[in-house]
Amino acid sequence: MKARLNDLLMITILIAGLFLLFPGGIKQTMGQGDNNNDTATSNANSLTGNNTIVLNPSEVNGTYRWVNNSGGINPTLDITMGNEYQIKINNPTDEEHELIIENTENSKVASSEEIEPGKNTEFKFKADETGELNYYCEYHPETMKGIIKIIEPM
Ligand SMILES: [Cu+2]
Repeated sequence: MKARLNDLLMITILIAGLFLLFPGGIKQTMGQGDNNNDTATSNANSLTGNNTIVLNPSEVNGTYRWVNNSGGINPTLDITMGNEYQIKINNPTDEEHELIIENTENSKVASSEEIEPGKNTEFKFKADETGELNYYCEYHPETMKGIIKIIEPM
């Protein structure tokens, strides 16, 4: 009887261990394998130090998306009001893309140039107000889109 209790305890510990390991794995699978349009992967890794934002067109499961350095798909970009950001785009796909940033009234506030297949571009961006902006691709606005959140400086 005592040995059985020990076995049960062991199994419980093993299962608990698996659950501790798994949440990250499940989250990653969902982010990568989602075929729906509104895949927003929010994280702070959109910014790679020195106010540089990397946003690359990428074909994910046959659909074009914006992908950041850490693999975040259509990531929410958290930026600080008044800071100047360098937005860097590298287009490894065989289609043209263009990043447009709009306010919530659908007025364009910034954009990249058109980025031909295999080309890079970068441009500076600074937000003068807190709140939200939308970004999207001129040519794939339904699948390449995300949100920019602007907070006040600390
Ligand atoms: Cu595009």
